[in-house]
Amino acid sequence: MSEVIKARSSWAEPYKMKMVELLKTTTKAHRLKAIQKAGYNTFLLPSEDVYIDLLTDSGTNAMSDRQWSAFMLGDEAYAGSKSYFRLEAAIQKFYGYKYIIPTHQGRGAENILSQVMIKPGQIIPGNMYFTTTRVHQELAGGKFYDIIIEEAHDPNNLHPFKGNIDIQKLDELVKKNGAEKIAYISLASNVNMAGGQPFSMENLKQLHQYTRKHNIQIIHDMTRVAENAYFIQQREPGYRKKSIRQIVKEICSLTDGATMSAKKDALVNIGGFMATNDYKVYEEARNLVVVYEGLHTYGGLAGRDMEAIAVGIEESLDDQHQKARIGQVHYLGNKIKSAGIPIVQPIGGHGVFIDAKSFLPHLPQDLFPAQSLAAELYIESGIRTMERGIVSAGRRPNGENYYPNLELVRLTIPRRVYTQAHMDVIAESVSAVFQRRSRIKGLKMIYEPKYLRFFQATFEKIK
Ligand code: P61
Repeated sequence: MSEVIKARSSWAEPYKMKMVELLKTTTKAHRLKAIQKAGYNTFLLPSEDVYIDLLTDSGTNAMSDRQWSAFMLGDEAYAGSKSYFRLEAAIQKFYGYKYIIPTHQGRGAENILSQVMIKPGQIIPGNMYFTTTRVHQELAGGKFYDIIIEEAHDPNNLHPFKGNIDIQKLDELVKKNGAEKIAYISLASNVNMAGGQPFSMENLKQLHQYTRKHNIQIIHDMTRVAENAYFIQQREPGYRKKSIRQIVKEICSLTDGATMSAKKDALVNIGGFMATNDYKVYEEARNLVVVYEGLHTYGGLAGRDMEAIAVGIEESLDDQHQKARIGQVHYLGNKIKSAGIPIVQPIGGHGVFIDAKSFLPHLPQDLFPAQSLAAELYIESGIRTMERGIVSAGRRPNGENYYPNLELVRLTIPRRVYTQAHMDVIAESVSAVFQRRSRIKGLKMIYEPKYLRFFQATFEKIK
């Protein structure tokens, strides 16, 4: 790090722009029609009707000139592509896992890993559910158990590591069911559904020790591992002088395998992989991937995608990149918070999560407060956000709705895409909806798909 950067307290993006994509604004009348046509589900809006797109940070990142030039080096051979070996080398070097299998995106890896590692009737304890992860665990005959610390379920709790696992809860599960009944521990870095909250290295070390005693593997959902490492660097004693690159390697070394959606941390538009240190798991997964994704040296990706991921992984581990990325999210979060608007605290890594239960205290969860708020934010200014509450949580295998404590609207920030001025516009729009919040009436679900209902469910307004 240069001396100049060290001495400054403000941060700036460690890049400049070489190409831009023009944004489109629309009228309120147009947006009212568009959201009604989309059944009040922001996933069903055409992106052409969106001004600032905060639906997700998944696949929406801006690639660097180095990534674009790596595209041209893509080796599109069906078997044994040079680009596969480049990706394998990057994963081994920066993350340290032994065996890797590319997949078209994160859920492709989750499918294969779940089929290989879960026997019907087994339990998968984890630090809060993720939608696609849990559905694959259930389809493989497993049952997910949430063992995240209680603080994670409270949007106002200021615990610095709300992604931590409650080892006591894990021990109770193991004592009750026996270690053989546990398929593996599903450990996500920077827990998405909790608001982008990290686990601490100390907690991971304890978990590692516990699982070695009981012969249980830790499978790491490393989709946002570099963002988790940034928080460890900033908050955990003993890590201030370590680089994100070193911290990420240490995290991975304490786990046995991983699934990853490269569409987030790794700064690409498509891609993922699974990794393992266990040859037996690898051998089975390598066999299964040819059924679902493609040959084990491309797994549903083009050679150029694998090249771009290899470069993106390295760029994601740059300290200045993370400082600016998370700095931008915190700039927005602090601005919204200082307007008196309830958000999940501490502010997380990949977005600002509005607490819809407190924003709309007059709406019971059955009237979908977060879904309603996401629709209103779109109507207000064309900003697209995502519901992360009762609609996302879905139903238990017995058909009952989950009623998650957290009923949130996620303002997700794509990496290297928007400017600080966009953050100001977003904060202003959220404040405008906050002023008229008492007039928001809620929604009724009129169509509910069987799997991952939030993607395609439709609603109508309560009159
Ligand atoms: C997202 F509304 N996340 O946050 P894939 N693990 C983790 C993820 O965040 C993740 C995947 C696995 C998305 C996209 C998305 O309910 C939803 O590459 C921690 O998307 O297959 C994806 O990786 C799956 C949005 C996924 C959703 C599921 O926006």
